[in-house]
Amino acid sequence: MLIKRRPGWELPESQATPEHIAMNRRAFLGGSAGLIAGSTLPQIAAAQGADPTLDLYPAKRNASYTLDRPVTDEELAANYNNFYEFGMSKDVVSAAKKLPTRPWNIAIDGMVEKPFEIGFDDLVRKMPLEERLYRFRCVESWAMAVPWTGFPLKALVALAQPLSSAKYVKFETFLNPRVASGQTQRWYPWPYTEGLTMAEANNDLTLMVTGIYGKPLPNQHGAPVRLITPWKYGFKSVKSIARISFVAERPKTFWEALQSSEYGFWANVNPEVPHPRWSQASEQVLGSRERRPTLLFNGYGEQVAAMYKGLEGERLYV
Ligand SMILES: Nc1nc2c(c(=O)[nH]1)N[C@H]1C(S)=C(S)[C@@H](COP(=O)(O)O)O[C@H]1N2
Ligand SMILES: [Mo]
Repeated sequence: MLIKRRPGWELPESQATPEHIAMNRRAFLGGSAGLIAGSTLPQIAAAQGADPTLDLYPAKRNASYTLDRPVTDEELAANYNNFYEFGMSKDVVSAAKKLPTRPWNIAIDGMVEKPFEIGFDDLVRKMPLEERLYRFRCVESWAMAVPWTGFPLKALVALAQPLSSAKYVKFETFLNPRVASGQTQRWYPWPYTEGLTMAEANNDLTLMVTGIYGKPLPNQHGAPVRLITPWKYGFKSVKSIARISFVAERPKTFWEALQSSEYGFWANVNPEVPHPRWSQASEQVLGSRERRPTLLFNGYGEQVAAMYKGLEGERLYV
């Protein structure tokens, strides 16, 4: 495990996000902000080259999601990423900066009342943003704990108006090999694709994430919008989503297409089902020497286990 930064994991949760206080819209625009009508703030921000959604952060934290461990140090989480579009190393920050995230359109199509495209900045202002503290578990057996900002995917499902014939939601990342050098590697099944059942998509835990540590997502975390399903291995949490399709058939996902003996559709966290090449019994807490026992469904069984009743014959934990 390569961890380059001096860790700051001793910080208690309450102190882990000091920028919540420093980074409010008034601080950003200076003292005159109070004189400017609220609706013009995003345009001003865009003209200045700043993130046009900055005024939405920090969002109010939803206190019902609590952690059993300290929040991971922000710098550590921001410099230890998986984003294969920008290379196979954990160090993708500078490569990912090349991705233009504005304008950013998301296509909503497949089995819906009426397919449409929506600009990310329009979408995010229609959705109920909140902050949640979630555990996060990569299939590689490292784990972190993160304050994500986002909105429940079910709010977007409602906006999309899927037909009753839709059984799955399929997500695709952008396809742009000119900026994403990883996408010139033709043996990967680009674009990165993931999928959920309709029940999973409508589960309360399933978040469309637009921010982290009280700020808009930096590119390496999947700007401008990515999925987070905290009871599943991290590879389900597809980044930089450009298309969401409602479909009847189970989508073939990126990792499944690449190596179906090691990665499946469900990818629920389970300490008792090893990856073919390593144990999943415990996890390395990022930024610490601590290993913790892995929790079934990453500790979220109460909210999600019922969705898998009757499916025990499938490879639910790979
Ligand atoms: N488009 C895309 N999404 C992706 C990946 C990727 O390579 N490309 N990697 C996945 C994996 S394996 C993990 S562990 C998480 C990492 O998210 P983070 O870098 O924000 O911690 O993103 C997931 N989403
Ligand atoms: Mo991962």
